[in-house]
Amino acid sequence: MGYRVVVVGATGNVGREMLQILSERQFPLDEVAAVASSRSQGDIIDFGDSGEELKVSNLENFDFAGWDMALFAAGSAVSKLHAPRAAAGCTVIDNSSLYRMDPDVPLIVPEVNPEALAGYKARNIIANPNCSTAQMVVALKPLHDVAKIKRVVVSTYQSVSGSGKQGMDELFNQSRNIFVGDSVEPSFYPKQIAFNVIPHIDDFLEDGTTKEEWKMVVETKKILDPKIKVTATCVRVPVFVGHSESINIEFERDISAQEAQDILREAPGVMLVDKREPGGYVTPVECVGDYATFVSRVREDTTVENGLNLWCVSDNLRKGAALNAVQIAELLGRKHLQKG
Ligand code: 2RA
Repeated sequence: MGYRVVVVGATGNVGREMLQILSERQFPLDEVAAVASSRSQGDIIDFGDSGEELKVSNLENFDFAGWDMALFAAGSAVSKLHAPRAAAGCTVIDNSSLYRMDPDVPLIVPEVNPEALAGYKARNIIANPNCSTAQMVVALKPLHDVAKIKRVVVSTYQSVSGSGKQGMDELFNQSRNIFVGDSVEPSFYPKQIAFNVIPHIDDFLEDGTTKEEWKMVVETKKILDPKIKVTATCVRVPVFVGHSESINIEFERDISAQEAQDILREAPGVMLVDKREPGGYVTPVECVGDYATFVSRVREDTTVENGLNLWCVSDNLRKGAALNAVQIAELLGRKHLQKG
């Protein structure tokens, strides 16, 4: 006996990755439905590498009754319209930012706060964190458990796939146009992204930070520990897939680089790749398609008391979105929706 699972936004970057991962991980499925806007209705898409094909249904008239779970990957506007309706029929796991800070909705990274999942019954909705938050808390959690984190300073280097297809198309077209001497006039991003970096992701807030930076602060506090101080600078870089982060951490007690490496080597969801030599670290192109949150460059920060620096890389479409959502579905099935 398996689960009947709906993927909403099945034709987008994250929705396709959700289907791919559901098929890769042999998720206990009785049935899977691919749902998207009316524009995609009737399209035939692959169910990952399973060899099966799925016919896309129209979200507008899709009936969620009788399904077990609905994985939403279609943005906040669609979740606002359809997640409550879906939650009346089945449990919703929403990748948008809409419900993340709702006190009645658990915000879950299974390696970090699985116990918080029990709170899903209030709204029958579970929130998936922002991609840049997810990989960071996977790396921070094992260190926090041992040496208690006081403060985190993070700079991100976020790939264009975080913006969806339009961001990827802009990087591709601008890069090509530079070589053929055509215009690189930005259209999707405010400035040129090819061979450039843009210190701005999501909307600017009153205090001069961006919403992406705000998400990293408040989501880390909700998932890991509200007492941790977090400050972030989120930057868009000319990489197609894979977010990288430079993370500076201050702890309540001393922790050596060696001790941190030993902890991270054994930590759930973490792959430590850390040799102090050329190439002894992970770069975004190497993380694509992988499940792991990679950690490299672990070293003490002697400019502060109990300081540590590290480098963290992960596939933002996987651990940052689709994989985390599927892992939540697996946990939900194991802990709360036992079948058979
Ligand atoms: C981004 N984290 O990278 C945001 C949304 N995926 O654009």
